[in-house]
Amino acid sequence: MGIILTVAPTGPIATTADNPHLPTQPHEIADAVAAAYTAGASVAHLHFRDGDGRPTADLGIARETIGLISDRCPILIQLSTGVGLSVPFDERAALVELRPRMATLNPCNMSFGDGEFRNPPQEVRRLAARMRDLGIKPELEIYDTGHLDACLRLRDEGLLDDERMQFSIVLGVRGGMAATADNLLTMVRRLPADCVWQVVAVGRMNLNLTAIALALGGNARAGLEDTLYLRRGELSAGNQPLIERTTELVCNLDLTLANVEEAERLLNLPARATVSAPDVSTTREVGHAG
Ligand code: KMH
Ligand code: ZN
Repeated sequence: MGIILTVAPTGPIATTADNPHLPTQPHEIADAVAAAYTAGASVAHLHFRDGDGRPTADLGIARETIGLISDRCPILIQLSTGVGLSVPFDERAALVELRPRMATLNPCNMSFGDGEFRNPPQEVRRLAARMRDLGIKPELEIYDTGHLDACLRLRDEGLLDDERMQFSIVLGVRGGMAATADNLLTMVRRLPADCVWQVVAVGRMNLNLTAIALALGGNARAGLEDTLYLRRGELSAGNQPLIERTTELVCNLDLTLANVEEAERLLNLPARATVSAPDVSTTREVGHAG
């Protein structure tokens, strides 16, 4: 069974002042994703920035970026509905109207560094239902032990498909679980059977926890969203060095990478839905045409 490698080229927080190689504009993000695909990534986890580098849920910017990526490669598109702490929930949720194959679902309100990550229960339920109706596979981002229970409640309410649930165990966000092997193990032990999971290790434990997760049977994610550094004191010169060190890790652990078709199977990605979205002028299917 292959490892699904996700590239996360641009998160919601870091700026080019933090790392000048951070891609922020559509063509820069597309270049980074296409290079990662060539190196073996099968999923692209996407955030967008406006012309000033601020996080945005602008549908035009999203559509342009996804179009540039899809012209270059068939990587599976996973839109972040986390977007950025400053963006209202409704705008974030509207991104699923672009009908990516996957999108993140953040189940709970939480402190996030010095900010606040707003995911009110009723809004999360509405977004989960919309994703279910559109056939968009959620990636469930769990930052704390109770977030897993919140996801399982959504499943029990029928808002999440219980087949091959997909989790990101996020470690290292201030306000969530610390980036320790102990926390990772605790969460892995509690995951439902038959799920697909990866660690999102934010900060300097990124490499170590990614290695531990791979050894435990998880998938992998790499990119500047999660760490700006290749090693202590050395900024990564773009996403590619982080992608390459992960593909080397996979190889050294005697594992193989899943291609896009295998990733689709492993994730049990739903067939495209036929439900019409509310505003057809702003919606069309995006990403891999499989
Ligand atoms: N950077 C992650 C820790 C999402 O993409 O939905 C938080 C995040 C959530 O960006
Ligand atoms: Zn993200």
